[in-house]
Amino acid sequence: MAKYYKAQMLNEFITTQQTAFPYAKGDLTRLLNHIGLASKIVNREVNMAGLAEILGETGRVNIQGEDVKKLDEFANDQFIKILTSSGEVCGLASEENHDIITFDNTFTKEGKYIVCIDPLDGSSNIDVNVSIGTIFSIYRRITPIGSLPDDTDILQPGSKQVAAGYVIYGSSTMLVYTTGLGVTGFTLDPSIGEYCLSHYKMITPSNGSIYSVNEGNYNYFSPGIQRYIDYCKSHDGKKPCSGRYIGSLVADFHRNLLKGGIYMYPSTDDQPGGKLRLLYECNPIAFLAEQAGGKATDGKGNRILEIVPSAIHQRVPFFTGSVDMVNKLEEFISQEDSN
Ligand code: P6P
Repeated sequence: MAKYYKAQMLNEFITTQQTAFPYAKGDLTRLLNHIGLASKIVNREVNMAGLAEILGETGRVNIQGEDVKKLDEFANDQFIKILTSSGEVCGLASEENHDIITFDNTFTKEGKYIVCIDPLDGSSNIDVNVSIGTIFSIYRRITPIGSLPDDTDILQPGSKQVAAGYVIYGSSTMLVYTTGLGVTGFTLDPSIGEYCLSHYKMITPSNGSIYSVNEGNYNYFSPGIQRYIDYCKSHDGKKPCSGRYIGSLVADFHRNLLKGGIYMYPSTDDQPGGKLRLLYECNPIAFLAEQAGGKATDGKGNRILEIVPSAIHQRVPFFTGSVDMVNKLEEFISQEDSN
């Protein structure tokens, strides 16, 4: 029996939630609605990518050393333009830009919030029509309103996030976010161009039978992680887990959030700090995971949300999902450390 919720659009829901924040004067509400608007514009291009001459590479390489796709660039431009026009955002950290993005004008310098964003995550999947996503994280600025923001505003631990979420451009387009009052999902109804409430108070199962990891790197993982992957395959003689890996963090995380599972991106020899970026991939996903009853660590017992960033594009090993699965993984890792 499908669950039906009182029909509610994203902006109504955000406004309703805002009443829980006595200090809030609608700024965060407006900011979240601007994120929703930008995602609808990106969604339109993602859905037409094959037709709109927007597939393929730009010929440029970004700060990460990755080929910049035309859709990456389009998404980055849209989010920067719409978020800075909101008047709520004084600075952004984007996967596509080397430095913090600020605008030396009064309008944006009055903004109260900082946004860290991966405008189009999983972009290597764009040209093969596989789900991709946008990941965002929102902080209150530390520097005084009216001044130019700087790295102190950006390099805050994930525990300081006031909101975080993702948009998944998949078989349907969904916006999933939290402000610390649980995780809620909205599905875009293209016939009216509105995000409609579809997943109220999302809770992830405490255990699961799905593990998501790029097993092509198995030989480069530490023995404890290799043992855990072997355990998932044997599962003590019980039905083994299913390996599911899409190559888009948002898509893998979203499936595991709903069904239970663990996503792993361990460090490897050529990426000793891991691959995923702390500010605009791991922190927002970790906030959502914990708000849904899950867990997110660096595999060494450190809660992702407590890591104090030292650089905008800092990478960390990342393990997140059902709490029992993440705990089991950490057992295998600590056994390895004690050997
Ligand atoms: P690999 C996409 O580039 C991304 O950041 C995540 O969305 C995804 O889970 C991971 O990297 C895929 O990386 O090395 O397995 O292709």
